[in-house]
Amino acid sequence: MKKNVTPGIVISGTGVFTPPYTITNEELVHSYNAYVDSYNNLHRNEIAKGEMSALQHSTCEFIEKASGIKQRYVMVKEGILDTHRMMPAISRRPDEELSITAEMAIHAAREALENAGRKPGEIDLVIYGASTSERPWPAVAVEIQAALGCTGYAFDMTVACSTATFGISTAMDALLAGTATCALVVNPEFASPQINFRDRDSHFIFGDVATACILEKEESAKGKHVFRILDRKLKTQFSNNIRTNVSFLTKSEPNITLGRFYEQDQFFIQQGRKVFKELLPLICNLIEQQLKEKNIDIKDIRRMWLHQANINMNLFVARHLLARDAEFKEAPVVLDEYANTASAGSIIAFHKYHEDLVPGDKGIICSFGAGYSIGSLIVEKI
Ligand code: CO8
Repeated sequence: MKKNVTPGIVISGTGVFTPPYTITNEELVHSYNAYVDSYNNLHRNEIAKGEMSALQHSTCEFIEKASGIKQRYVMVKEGILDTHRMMPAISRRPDEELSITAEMAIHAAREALENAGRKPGEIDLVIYGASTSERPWPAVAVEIQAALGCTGYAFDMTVACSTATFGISTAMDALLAGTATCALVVNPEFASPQINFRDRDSHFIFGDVATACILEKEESAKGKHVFRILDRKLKTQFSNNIRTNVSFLTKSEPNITLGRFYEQDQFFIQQGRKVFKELLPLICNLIEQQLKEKNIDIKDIRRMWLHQANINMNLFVARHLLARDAEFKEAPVVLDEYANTASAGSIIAFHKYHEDLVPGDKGIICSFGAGYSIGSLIVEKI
């Protein structure tokens, strides 16, 4: 076998589940600013004495310019815009009922199965990957396996924003090793409960979604739009610049009070500027290196389905690689509609913008984010 050549594993079908509710920037900013006004009014004496700082208003102009986000989808809208709560009101489901992220994943999985021309019983590996799993055990993947009627085995994994690409790579390993014959990789990113809607720097960033991919050997694939994975490159480099401390350990902290669970570090936190500066060179170098190793010219890449965290990052990566600005069809954007959907973003872009490619066309699916982590797949339509 030629060095670095991965034989015949394909993405034979994809699916996206879009949650039922939208929240526009206008709605979000209106609620946040009402919260700020009531906070500043409540603490007006301390603010006047200089003992506390007044909170600043958020603006739609900043959000759209800094991130490219115009709206986001959420599973549960109730509670998020309520200034007394600012958190989705999600009722606990009985253990006998399908878990909420399993439900999201199954919707996406059904579409992916249909596009791949596969039945659930033909899947013998289910990988559930999300930035934060709904619970540690039993693995949600096993619940999805049972609910769909898949065979074989299933497990959960996380690599934050790169979980989907790392999940695809892990499924490839299983297919190549012969421990599975047809794999389902699902990425239900239920981000909204992890957002601090009282935090001006991050209240606008994320949305909910689920994506799914079917992977199998090329010779068995019968989907309409099948993509061979020519290469995968994975990289991680430790950084605290995107972090959450939400953990089963929190409740064992000495002198714990309920308020501790609402502190900023229990939600998503990031040093956005540092992420920008540190991650961009890593991404550009990794993709350039990958193309060089595969002897592929960037001119032969018809499409880049990039991670969807921030429009300015995507424009930068595409401009760096192409040495010019990318047209929309060369690096499609979905984050204006979906916001940052963690690991699902590049797969949503792939799902929505791949059908016009013809056999022989090549593209790159690339995710990047917390860890830091980067996952890059070069694919070719067959
Ligand atoms: N409205 C108005 N003004 C604001 C707002 C707001 N909402 N927020 C901040 N500002 C102000 C700031 O106070 C600051 O004011 P000043 O200059 O006076 O200090 C000014 O605007 C500029 O602030 P920033 O420097 O923070 O703004 P940036 O231009 O850097 O934009 C971004 C902020 C959009 C956050 C940007 O830095 C960014 O997106 N960086 C990339 C980050 C990234 O890609 N991160 C990936 C994270 S996703 C991931 O890894 C998944 C983790 C798992 C997630 C799980 C689900 C929750």
